[in-house]
Amino acid sequence: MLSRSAMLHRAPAFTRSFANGGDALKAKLKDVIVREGEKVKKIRKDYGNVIIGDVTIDMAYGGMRGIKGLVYETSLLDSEEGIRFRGLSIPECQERLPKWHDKGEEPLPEGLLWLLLTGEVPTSEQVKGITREFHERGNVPEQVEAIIRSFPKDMHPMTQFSAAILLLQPQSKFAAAYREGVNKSKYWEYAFDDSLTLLAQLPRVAALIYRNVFKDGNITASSTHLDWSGNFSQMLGFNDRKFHELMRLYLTIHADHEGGNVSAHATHLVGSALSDPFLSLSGGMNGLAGPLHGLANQEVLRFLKKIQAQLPGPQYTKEDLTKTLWNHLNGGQVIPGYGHAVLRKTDPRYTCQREFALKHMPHDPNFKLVSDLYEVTPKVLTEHGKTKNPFPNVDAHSGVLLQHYGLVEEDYYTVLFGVSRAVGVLSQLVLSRALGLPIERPKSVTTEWVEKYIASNKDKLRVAKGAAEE
Ligand code: CMX
Repeated sequence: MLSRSAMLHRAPAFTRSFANGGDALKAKLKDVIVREGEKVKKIRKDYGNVIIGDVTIDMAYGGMRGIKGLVYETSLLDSEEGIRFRGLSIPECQERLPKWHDKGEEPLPEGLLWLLLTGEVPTSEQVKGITREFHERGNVPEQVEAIIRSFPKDMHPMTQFSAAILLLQPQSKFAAAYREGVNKSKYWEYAFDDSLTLLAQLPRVAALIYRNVFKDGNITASSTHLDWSGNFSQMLGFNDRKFHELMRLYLTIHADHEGGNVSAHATHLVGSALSDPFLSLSGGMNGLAGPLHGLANQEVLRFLKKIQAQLPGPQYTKEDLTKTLWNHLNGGQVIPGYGHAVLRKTDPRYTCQREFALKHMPHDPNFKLVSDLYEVTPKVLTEHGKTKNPFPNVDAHSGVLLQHYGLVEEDYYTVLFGVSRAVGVLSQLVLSRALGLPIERPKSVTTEWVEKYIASNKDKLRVAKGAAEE
Protein backbone atom coordinates (compact mmCIF):
# COMPACT_ATOMS: atom_id res chain seq x y z
CA MET A 1 0.00 0.00 0.00
CA LEU A 2 1.20 3.52 -0.77
CA SER A 3 2.24 5.78 2.11
CA ARG A 4 0.32 9.06 2.56
CA SER A 5 3.24 11.08 1.19
CA ALA A 6 3.59 8.75 -1.82
CA MET A 7 -0.14 9.13 -2.45
CA LEU A 8 0.14 12.90 -2.27
CA HIS A 9 2.92 12.85 -4.83
CA ARG A 10 1.30 10.40 -7.20
CA ALA A 11 0.58 11.88 -10.64
CA PRO A 12 -2.83 13.55 -10.38
CA ALA A 13 -5.36 11.97 -12.68
CA PHE A 14 -8.25 13.91 -14.10
CA THR A 15 -11.45 13.26 -12.20
CA ARG A 16 -12.98 11.37 -15.07
CA SER A 17 -12.33 10.91 -18.72
CA PHE A 18 -14.67 13.84 -19.53
CA ALA A 19 -16.70 11.19 -21.32
CA ASN A 20 -19.89 13.14 -20.82
CA GLY A 21 -19.26 16.26 -22.84
CA GLY A 22 -16.39 17.84 -20.98
CA ASP A 23 -13.97 16.20 -23.43
CA ALA A 24 -15.70 17.83 -26.41
CA LEU A 25 -15.46 21.20 -24.67
CA LYS A 26 -11.83 20.54 -23.73
CA ALA A 27 -10.91 19.63 -27.31
CA LYS A 28 -12.56 22.80 -28.63
CA LEU A 29 -10.93 24.82 -25.87
CA LYS A 30 -7.50 23.47 -26.82
CA ASP A 31 -7.85 24.93 -30.32
CA VAL A 32 -9.17 28.23 -29.00
CA ILE A 33 -6.34 28.52 -26.49
CA VAL A 34 -3.65 27.96 -29.14
CA ARG A 35 -5.28 30.52 -31.44
CA GLU A 36 -5.88 33.10 -28.71
CA GLY A 37 -2.46 32.52 -27.18
CA GLU A 38 -0.78 33.34 -30.50
CA LYS A 39 -2.96 36.40 -30.98
CA VAL A 40 -2.11 37.77 -27.53
CA LYS A 41 1.59 37.02 -28.00
CA LYS A 42 1.65 38.99 -31.27
CA ILE A 43 -0.28 41.94 -29.81
CA ARG A 44 2.10 42.11 -26.88
CA LYS A 45 5.17 41.79 -29.10
CA ASP A 46 4.05 44.45 -31.62
CA TYR A 47 2.12 46.85 -29.37
CA GLY A 48 3.03 45.98 -25.78
CA ASN A 49 4.24 49.50 -24.98
CA VAL A 50 1.21 51.34 -26.43
CA ILE A 51 -0.63 53.47 -23.83
CA ILE A 52 -4.37 52.65 -23.47
CA GLY A 53 -5.28 54.96 -20.59
CA ASP A 54 -4.18 57.46 -17.99
CA VAL A 55 -4.56 57.16 -14.24
CA THR A 56 -5.68 60.21 -12.29
CA ILE A 57 -5.35 60.86 -8.59
CA ASP A 58 -9.15 60.55 -8.31
CA MET A 59 -9.02 57.11 -9.87
CA ALA A 60 -6.32 55.97 -7.47
CA TYR A 61 -8.36 57.11 -4.46
CA GLY A 62 -11.70 56.28 -6.08
CA GLY A 63 -11.76 52.50 -6.30
CA MET A 64 -9.68 52.45 -9.51
CA ARG A 65 -12.84 53.37 -11.44
CA GLY A 66 -12.30 53.39 -15.19
CA ILE A 67 -8.66 52.25 -15.10
CA LYS A 68 -7.96 49.85 -17.95
CA GLY A 69 -5.59 47.59 -16.08
CA LEU A 70 -6.90 44.10 -16.69
CA VAL A 71 -7.65 41.85 -19.66
CA TYR A 72 -10.72 39.68 -19.14
CA GLU A 73 -11.89 37.72 -22.15
CA THR A 74 -15.33 36.34 -21.41
CA SER A 75 -17.47 39.49 -21.41
CA LEU A 76 -17.37 43.24 -21.93
CA LEU A 77 -19.58 45.90 -20.34
CA ASP A 78 -20.66 49.01 -22.22
CA SER A 79 -21.90 51.84 -20.01
CA GLU A 80 -24.92 52.53 -22.26
CA GLU A 81 -25.73 49.14 -23.74
CA GLY A 82 -24.87 46.80 -20.86
CA ILE A 83 -23.18 43.43 -20.91
CA ARG A 84 -22.14 41.37 -23.91
CA PHE A 85 -21.04 37.79 -23.37
CA ARG A 86 -18.38 37.11 -26.02
CA GLY A 87 -20.06 39.74 -28.17
CA LEU A 88 -23.64 38.58 -27.58
CA SER A 89 -26.15 40.81 -25.77
CA ILE A 90 -28.65 39.27 -23.35
CA PRO A 91 -31.51 39.22 -25.92
CA GLU A 92 -29.12 37.60 -28.42
CA CYS A 93 -28.18 34.96 -25.83
CA GLN A 94 -31.87 34.35 -25.17
CA GLU A 95 -32.39 33.83 -28.85
CA ARG A 96 -29.30 31.87 -29.81
CA LEU A 97 -28.24 29.71 -26.87
CA PRO A 98 -29.83 26.24 -26.75
CA LYS A 99 -32.97 25.72 -24.65
CA TRP A 100 -33.87 22.75 -22.52
CA HIS A 101 -36.70 21.50 -24.74
CA ASP A 102 -38.88 22.55 -27.69
CA LYS A 103 -41.07 24.78 -25.59
CA GLY A 104 -38.18 26.20 -23.57
CA GLU A 105 -37.74 29.94 -23.92
CA GLU A 106 -34.78 30.74 -21.73
CA PRO A 107 -31.13 29.94 -22.46
CA LEU A 108 -29.27 27.19 -20.62
CA PRO A 109 -26.29 28.34 -18.53
CA GLU A 110 -24.45 25.22 -19.74
CA GLY A 111 -24.53 26.85 -23.18
CA LEU A 112 -23.27 30.11 -21.76
CA LEU A 113 -20.34 28.25 -20.18
CA TRP A 114 -19.41 26.90 -23.62
CA LEU A 115 -19.79 30.36 -25.15
CA LEU A 116 -17.69 32.07 -22.48
CA LEU A 117 -14.89 29.54 -22.74
CA THR A 118 -14.71 29.19 -26.51
CA GLY A 119 -16.38 32.29 -27.96
CA GLU A 120 -18.71 30.00 -29.95
CA VAL A 121 -22.41 29.27 -29.62
CA PRO A 122 -22.73 25.54 -28.89
CA THR A 123 -25.15 23.07 -30.45
CA SER A 124 -27.90 21.48 -28.37
CA GLU A 125 -25.95 18.22 -28.39
CA GLN A 126 -22.82 19.91 -27.04
CA VAL A 127 -24.88 21.51 -24.28
CA LYS A 128 -26.53 18.20 -23.40
CA GLY A 129 -23.02 16.76 -23.08
CA ILE A 130 -22.14 19.45 -20.52
CA THR A 131 -25.33 18.71 -18.59
CA ARG A 132 -24.35 15.02 -18.49
CA GLU A 133 -20.83 15.95 -17.38
CA PHE A 134 -22.30 17.93 -14.47
CA HIS A 135 -24.51 15.04 -13.45
CA GLU A 136 -21.53 12.71 -13.59
CA ARG A 137 -19.46 14.92 -11.29
CA GLY A 138 -22.28 16.18 -9.08
CA ASN A 139 -21.83 14.01 -5.99
CA VAL A 140 -20.66 16.08 -3.06
CA PRO A 141 -18.30 14.18 -0.71
CA GLU A 142 -20.22 12.81 2.29
CA GLN A 143 -17.98 14.48 4.88
CA VAL A 144 -18.59 17.84 3.21
CA GLU A 145 -22.35 17.33 3.35
CA ALA A 146 -22.10 16.40 7.02
CA ILE A 147 -20.13 19.55 7.84
CA ILE A 148 -22.56 21.77 5.91
CA ARG A 149 -25.42 20.22 7.86
CA SER A 150 -23.60 21.05 11.09
CA PHE A 151 -23.19 24.77 10.29
CA PRO A 152 -25.07 26.98 12.76
CA LYS A 153 -28.42 27.98 11.26
CA ASP A 154 -27.75 31.63 12.02
CA MET A 155 -24.55 31.62 9.95
CA HIS A 156 -25.40 33.68 6.86
CA PRO A 157 -26.03 31.48 3.78
CA MET A 158 -23.24 33.29 1.89
CA THR A 159 -20.76 32.55 4.68
CA GLN A 160 -21.87 28.92 4.51
CA PHE A 161 -21.54 28.92 0.72
CA SER A 162 -18.01 30.30 0.75
CA ALA A 163 -16.98 27.93 3.55
CA ALA A 164 -18.53 24.99 1.69
CA ILE A 165 -16.49 25.81 -1.42
CA LEU A 166 -13.37 25.61 0.74
CA LEU A 167 -14.56 22.26 2.08
CA LEU A 168 -14.66 20.98 -1.50
CA GLN A 169 -11.06 22.11 -2.06
CA PRO A 170 -9.31 18.82 -1.18
CA GLN A 171 -10.68 17.55 -4.51
CA SER A 172 -8.54 20.09 -6.38
CA LYS A 173 -6.60 18.45 -9.20
CA PHE A 174 -4.89 21.79 -9.85
CA ALA A 175 -3.39 21.90 -6.34
CA ALA A 176 -2.32 18.25 -6.59
CA ALA A 177 -0.76 18.76 -10.01
CA TYR A 178 1.15 21.81 -8.83
CA ARG A 179 2.49 19.88 -5.87
CA GLU A 180 3.56 17.20 -8.31
CA GLY A 181 5.51 19.75 -10.36
CA VAL A 182 3.34 19.78 -13.46
CA ASN A 183 4.54 21.82 -16.44
CA LYS A 184 2.92 25.28 -16.48
CA SER A 185 1.61 24.69 -20.01
CA LYS A 186 -0.80 22.19 -18.43
CA TYR A 187 -2.16 24.45 -15.68
CA TRP A 188 -5.30 25.30 -17.61
CA GLU A 189 -6.24 21.64 -18.02
CA TYR A 190 -6.32 21.13 -14.25
CA ALA A 191 -8.08 24.47 -13.71
CA PHE A 192 -10.67 23.31 -16.26
CA ASP A 193 -11.10 19.97 -14.49
CA ASP A 194 -11.57 21.68 -11.12
CA SER A 195 -13.98 24.20 -12.62
CA LEU A 196 -16.23 21.47 -14.02
CA THR A 197 -16.19 19.71 -10.64
CA LEU A 198 -17.08 22.94 -8.87
CA LEU A 199 -19.88 23.84 -11.26
CA ALA A 200 -21.26 20.31 -10.98
CA GLN A 201 -21.28 20.33 -7.18
CA LEU A 202 -22.28 23.92 -6.39
CA PRO A 203 -26.03 23.39 -6.95
CA ARG A 204 -26.10 20.48 -4.49
CA VAL A 205 -24.06 22.45 -1.95
CA ALA A 206 -26.28 25.52 -2.38
CA ALA A 207 -29.48 23.47 -2.17
CA LEU A 208 -28.21 21.73 0.95
CA ILE A 209 -27.63 25.10 2.62
CA TYR A 210 -31.14 26.22 1.69
CA ARG A 211 -32.86 23.02 2.84
CA ASN A 212 -30.84 22.96 6.04
CA VAL A 213 -31.30 26.58 7.06
CA PHE A 214 -34.87 27.21 5.94
CA LYS A 215 -36.54 23.80 5.58
CA ASP A 216 -36.38 20.34 7.14
CA GLY A 217 -32.87 19.52 5.90
CA ASN A 218 -34.14 16.87 3.48
CA ILE A 219 -33.00 17.24 -0.10
CA THR A 220 -34.29 15.54 -3.26
CA ALA A 221 -31.78 13.34 -5.05
CA SER A 222 -30.31 14.69 -8.26
CA SER A 223 -32.42 13.96 -11.39
CA THR A 224 -30.36 13.07 -14.41
CA HIS A 225 -33.35 13.79 -16.65
CA LEU A 226 -33.11 17.49 -15.74
CA ASP A 227 -30.68 20.19 -16.82
CA TRP A 228 -28.32 22.00 -14.42
CA SER A 229 -30.83 24.73 -13.50
CA GLY A 230 -33.88 22.44 -13.40
CA ASN A 231 -32.08 19.95 -11.21
CA PHE A 232 -30.89 22.74 -8.91
CA SER A 233 -34.46 24.06 -8.65
CA GLN A 234 -35.74 20.61 -7.81
CA MET A 235 -33.08 20.07 -5.14
CA LEU A 236 -34.12 23.42 -3.65
CA GLY A 237 -37.66 21.99 -3.53
CA PHE A 238 -39.25 23.78 -6.51
CA ASN A 239 -40.99 21.69 -9.15
CA ASP A 240 -42.89 24.39 -11.04
CA ARG A 241 -41.61 24.32 -14.64
CA LYS A 242 -41.89 28.10 -14.87
CA PHE A 243 -39.59 28.41 -11.87
CA HIS A 244 -37.13 26.15 -13.71
CA GLU A 245 -37.30 28.51 -16.69
CA LEU A 246 -36.75 31.47 -14.37
CA MET A 247 -33.67 29.77 -12.92
CA ARG A 248 -32.26 29.14 -16.44
CA LEU A 249 -32.57 32.85 -17.13
CA TYR A 250 -31.36 33.84 -13.65
CA LEU A 251 -28.29 31.59 -13.75
CA THR A 252 -27.42 32.83 -17.25
CA ILE A 253 -27.70 36.57 -16.71
CA HIS A 254 -25.81 36.72 -13.39
CA ALA A 255 -22.85 34.71 -14.67
CA ASP A 256 -20.46 37.40 -15.84
CA HIS A 257 -20.08 41.19 -15.91
CA GLU A 258 -16.56 41.74 -17.24
CA GLY A 259 -13.50 41.64 -15.00
CA GLY A 260 -13.43 44.67 -12.71
CA ASN A 261 -16.42 43.92 -10.47
CA VAL A 262 -15.53 42.71 -6.99
CA SER A 263 -16.38 39.00 -7.39
CA ALA A 264 -14.70 38.63 -10.80
CA HIS A 265 -11.69 40.67 -9.83
CA ALA A 266 -11.27 38.92 -6.46
CA THR A 267 -11.45 35.48 -8.08
CA HIS A 268 -8.95 36.57 -10.71
CA LEU A 269 -6.63 38.15 -8.13
CA VAL A 270 -6.57 35.11 -5.83
CA GLY A 271 -6.13 32.80 -8.82
CA SER A 272 -3.20 34.85 -10.08
CA ALA A 273 -1.19 33.58 -7.10
CA LEU A 274 -1.88 30.10 -8.55
CA SER A 275 -4.30 29.42 -5.72
CA ASP A 276 -6.53 26.68 -7.11
CA PRO A 277 -10.07 27.33 -8.46
CA PHE A 278 -11.71 26.36 -5.15
CA LEU A 279 -9.66 28.89 -3.14
CA SER A 280 -10.11 31.51 -5.86
CA LEU A 281 -13.87 31.10 -6.16
CA SER A 282 -14.34 31.24 -2.40
CA GLY A 283 -12.42 34.54 -2.41
CA GLY A 284 -14.72 35.88 -5.12
CA MET A 285 -17.81 34.78 -3.21
CA ASN A 286 -16.68 36.69 -0.12
CA GLY A 287 -16.69 39.82 -2.27
CA LEU A 288 -20.08 38.97 -3.75
CA ALA A 289 -21.40 38.80 -0.17
CA GLY A 290 -20.94 42.57 0.25
CA PRO A 291 -24.09 44.77 0.25
CA LEU A 292 -22.78 47.07 -2.48
CA HIS A 293 -22.29 44.04 -4.75
CA GLY A 294 -24.23 40.75 -4.80
CA LEU A 295 -25.84 41.08 -1.37
CA ALA A 296 -27.82 43.99 -2.85
CA ASN A 297 -30.43 41.44 -4.05
CA GLN A 298 -31.13 40.59 -0.40
CA GLU A 299 -31.07 44.26 0.57
CA VAL A 300 -33.62 45.11 -2.12
CA LEU A 301 -36.14 42.76 -0.54
CA ARG A 302 -35.57 44.21 2.91
CA PHE A 303 -35.96 47.68 1.39
CA LEU A 304 -39.21 46.75 -0.39
CA LYS A 305 -40.63 45.43 2.88
CA LYS A 306 -39.53 48.57 4.68
CA ILE A 307 -41.18 50.96 2.25
CA GLN A 308 -44.30 48.78 2.02
CA ALA A 309 -44.70 49.23 5.77
CA GLN A 310 -44.42 53.01 5.37
CA LEU A 311 -46.92 53.32 2.51
CA PRO A 312 -50.57 54.09 3.38
CA GLY A 313 -51.77 50.82 1.77
CA PRO A 314 -52.05 49.14 -1.63
CA GLN A 315 -53.66 52.27 -3.11
CA TYR A 316 -50.53 54.37 -2.55
CA THR A 317 -49.70 57.22 -4.92
CA LYS A 318 -46.43 58.10 -6.66
CA GLU A 319 -46.12 60.97 -4.18
CA ASP A 320 -46.31 58.49 -1.26
CA LEU A 321 -43.57 56.45 -2.89
CA THR A 322 -41.40 59.52 -3.49
CA LYS A 323 -41.73 60.45 0.18
CA THR A 324 -40.58 57.01 1.39
CA LEU A 325 -37.57 57.16 -0.95
CA TRP A 326 -36.54 60.54 0.44
CA ASN A 327 -36.96 59.26 4.01
CA HIS A 328 -34.63 56.41 3.18
CA LEU A 329 -32.05 58.63 1.45
CA ASN A 330 -32.18 61.21 4.23
CA GLY A 331 -31.32 58.41 6.64
CA GLY A 332 -27.95 58.24 4.87
CA GLN A 333 -28.57 54.93 3.13
CA VAL A 334 -28.28 53.91 -0.51
CA ILE A 335 -31.31 52.71 -2.46
CA PRO A 336 -30.33 49.10 -3.10
CA GLY A 337 -30.70 47.86 -6.67
CA TYR A 338 -30.05 51.30 -8.14
CA GLY A 339 -26.81 52.77 -9.43
CA HIS A 340 -23.77 51.14 -10.96
CA ALA A 341 -20.05 51.74 -11.15
CA VAL A 342 -19.97 51.38 -14.96
CA LEU A 343 -23.54 51.35 -16.32
CA ARG A 344 -25.24 54.66 -17.10
CA LYS A 345 -28.57 53.26 -18.34
CA THR A 346 -31.08 50.67 -17.12
CA ASP A 347 -29.27 47.35 -16.78
CA PRO A 348 -30.43 44.93 -19.53
CA ARG A 349 -30.37 42.23 -16.84
CA TYR A 350 -33.12 44.25 -15.13
CA THR A 351 -35.02 44.62 -18.41
CA CYS A 352 -35.07 40.91 -19.23
CA GLN A 353 -36.32 40.07 -15.74
CA ARG A 354 -39.02 42.71 -16.14
CA GLU A 355 -40.03 41.09 -19.42
CA PHE A 356 -40.20 37.70 -17.69
CA ALA A 357 -42.46 39.23 -15.03
CA LEU A 358 -44.69 40.96 -17.60
CA LYS A 359 -45.14 37.61 -19.31
CA HIS A 360 -45.59 35.29 -16.35
CA MET A 361 -46.76 37.34 -13.36
CA PRO A 362 -48.06 40.74 -14.58
CA HIS A 363 -50.50 41.12 -11.67
CA ASP A 364 -48.11 40.22 -8.85
CA PRO A 365 -48.34 43.03 -6.23
CA ASN A 366 -44.60 42.99 -5.52
CA PHE A 367 -43.90 43.31 -9.23
CA LYS A 368 -46.24 46.32 -9.28
CA LEU A 369 -44.22 47.93 -6.49
CA VAL A 370 -40.94 47.28 -8.34
CA SER A 371 -42.47 48.74 -11.54
CA ASP A 372 -43.75 51.81 -9.70
CA LEU A 373 -40.31 52.31 -8.16
CA TYR A 374 -38.82 52.15 -11.65
CA GLU A 375 -40.97 55.14 -12.56
CA VAL A 376 -40.15 57.19 -9.46
CA THR A 377 -36.64 56.32 -8.27
CA PRO A 378 -34.51 57.64 -11.17
CA LYS A 379 -36.10 61.06 -10.73
CA VAL A 380 -35.53 61.05 -6.96
CA LEU A 381 -31.92 59.89 -7.30
CA THR A 382 -31.29 62.53 -9.97
CA GLU A 383 -32.64 65.22 -7.64
CA HIS A 384 -30.58 63.73 -4.80
CA GLY A 385 -27.68 64.56 -7.08
CA LYS A 386 -25.04 62.10 -5.97
CA THR A 387 -25.22 58.90 -7.99
CA LYS A 388 -23.77 58.90 -11.49
CA ASN A 389 -26.40 56.35 -12.56
CA PRO A 390 -29.96 56.72 -11.24
CA PHE A 391 -31.24 53.60 -13.04
CA PRO A 392 -31.89 50.07 -11.73
CA ASN A 393 -29.36 47.26 -11.84
CA VAL A 394 -29.88 43.48 -11.89
CA ASP A 395 -30.59 43.27 -8.16
CA ALA A 396 -33.60 45.61 -8.24
CA HIS A 397 -35.70 42.91 -9.85
CA SER A 398 -34.50 39.41 -9.08
CA GLY A 399 -36.03 39.10 -5.60
CA VAL A 400 -39.67 39.69 -6.56
CA LEU A 401 -39.48 36.97 -9.20
CA LEU A 402 -38.22 34.50 -6.62
CA GLN A 403 -40.86 35.65 -4.11
CA HIS A 404 -43.58 34.99 -6.68
CA TYR A 405 -42.63 31.32 -6.97
CA GLY A 406 -42.28 30.86 -3.22
CA LEU A 407 -38.54 31.28 -2.68
CA VAL A 408 -39.17 33.94 -0.06
CA GLU A 409 -36.08 33.77 2.16
CA GLU A 410 -34.16 36.83 0.96
CA ASP A 411 -31.04 36.01 2.99
CA TYR A 412 -30.52 33.19 0.52
CA TYR A 413 -30.68 35.21 -2.70
CA THR A 414 -27.00 36.01 -3.01
CA VAL A 415 -26.18 32.28 -2.99
CA LEU A 416 -28.17 31.95 -6.23
CA PHE A 417 -26.16 34.85 -7.65
CA GLY A 418 -23.00 33.04 -6.52
CA VAL A 419 -23.87 29.75 -8.23
CA SER A 420 -24.34 31.70 -11.46
CA ARG A 421 -21.30 33.95 -11.04
CA ALA A 422 -19.15 30.82 -10.75
CA VAL A 423 -19.83 30.11 -14.45
CA GLY A 424 -18.22 33.38 -15.55
CA VAL A 425 -15.35 33.73 -13.14
CA LEU A 426 -14.26 30.10 -13.47
CA SER A 427 -14.34 30.35 -17.28
CA GLN A 428 -11.98 33.31 -17.08
CA LEU A 429 -9.81 31.53 -14.53
CA VAL A 430 -9.24 28.68 -16.99
CA LEU A 431 -8.39 31.18 -19.73
CA SER A 432 -6.08 33.13 -17.42
CA ARG A 433 -4.10 29.96 -16.70
CA ALA A 434 -4.10 29.08 -20.41
CA LEU A 435 -2.74 32.51 -21.35
CA GLY A 436 -0.14 32.28 -18.59
CA LEU A 437 -1.29 35.56 -16.99
CA PRO A 438 1.08 36.43 -14.14
CA ILE A 439 0.53 37.13 -10.48
CA GLU A 440 -1.41 40.39 -10.13
CA ARG A 441 0.51 43.12 -8.43
CA PRO A 442 -0.45 46.73 -9.21
CA LYS A 443 1.60 49.54 -7.70
CA SER A 444 0.18 51.42 -4.74
CA VAL A 445 1.36 54.80 -3.49
CA THR A 446 0.93 56.76 -0.25
CA THR A 447 -0.70 60.18 0.22
CA GLU A 448 2.80 61.45 1.02
CA TRP A 449 3.96 60.13 -2.37
CA VAL A 450 1.01 61.92 -4.06
CA GLU A 451 1.86 65.20 -2.32
CA LYS A 452 5.52 64.94 -3.32
CA TYR A 453 4.56 64.06 -6.90
CA ILE A 454 2.34 67.16 -7.14
CA ALA A 455 5.00 69.40 -5.59
CA SER A 456 7.85 68.22 -7.77
CA ASN A 457 5.81 68.31 -11.02
CA LYS A 458 4.05 71.63 -10.34
CA ASP A 459 4.71 73.17 -13.75
CA LYS A 460 4.15 70.05 -15.82
CA LEU A 461 1.13 68.33 -14.26
CA ARG A 462 -1.01 66.64 -16.93
CA VAL A 463 -4.78 66.69 -16.42
CA ALA A 464 -7.04 63.99 -17.92
CA LYS A 465 -10.36 65.12 -19.35
CA GLY A 466 -13.24 62.80 -18.50
CA ALA A 467 -10.94 59.80 -18.07
CA ALA A 468 -12.88 58.51 -15.07
CA GLU A 469 -16.11 58.56 -17.10
CA GLU A 470 -14.90 56.15 -19.77
N1 CMX B 1 -28.64 55.33 -3.63
C1 CMX B 1 -28.12 56.39 -2.99
N2 CMX B 1 -26.90 56.89 -3.25
C2 CMX B 1 -26.19 56.30 -4.22
C3 CMX B 1 -26.68 55.22 -4.95
C4 CMX B 1 -27.95 54.71 -4.62
N3 CMX B 1 -28.47 53.64 -5.22
N4 CMX B 1 -25.75 54.84 -5.86
C5 CMX B 1 -24.70 55.66 -5.68
N5 CMX B 1 -24.97 56.54 -4.69
C6 CMX B 1 -24.07 57.54 -4.12
C7 CMX B 1 -22.81 56.84 -3.63
O1 CMX B 1 -23.01 56.27 -2.35
C8 CMX B 1 -21.83 57.98 -3.65
O2 CMX B 1 -22.06 58.77 -2.51
P1 CMX B 1 -20.83 59.43 -1.70
O3 CMX B 1 -20.24 60.42 -2.64
O4 CMX B 1 -21.49 60.03 -0.51
O5 CMX B 1 -19.89 58.31 -1.37
C9 CMX B 1 -22.26 58.77 -4.88
O6 CMX B 1 -23.63 58.41 -5.13
C10 CMX B 1 -21.45 58.46 -6.13
O7 CMX B 1 -21.49 57.09 -6.38
P2 CMX B 1 -21.37 56.52 -7.87
O8 CMX B 1 -20.07 56.97 -8.44
O9 CMX B 1 -22.61 56.83 -8.64
O10 CMX B 1 -21.40 54.95 -7.63
P3 CMX B 1 -20.18 53.99 -7.28
O11 CMX B 1 -19.51 53.60 -8.54
O12 CMX B 1 -19.31 54.56 -6.22
O13 CMX B 1 -20.93 52.75 -6.64
C11 CMX B 1 -22.70 51.18 -6.49
C12 CMX B 1 -21.70 51.89 -7.43
C13 CMX B 1 -23.40 50.08 -7.27
C14 CMX B 1 -21.91 50.53 -5.35
C15 CMX B 1 -23.70 52.23 -5.97
O14 CMX B 1 -24.46 52.74 -7.03
C16 CMX B 1 -24.62 51.68 -4.90
O15 CMX B 1 -24.25 51.71 -3.72
N6 CMX B 1 -25.82 51.17 -5.28
C17 CMX B 1 -26.71 50.54 -4.34
C18 CMX B 1 -26.21 49.12 -4.03
C19 CMX B 1 -26.42 48.22 -5.20
O16 CMX B 1 -27.48 48.17 -5.82
N7 CMX B 1 -25.38 47.43 -5.51
C20 CMX B 1 -25.48 46.37 -6.55
C21 CMX B 1 -24.71 46.70 -7.83
C22 CMX B 1 -24.83 45.57 -8.82
C23 CMX B 1 -24.11 44.32 -8.32
O17 CMX B 1 -22.89 44.35 -8.17
O18 CMX B 1 -24.78 43.34 -8.02
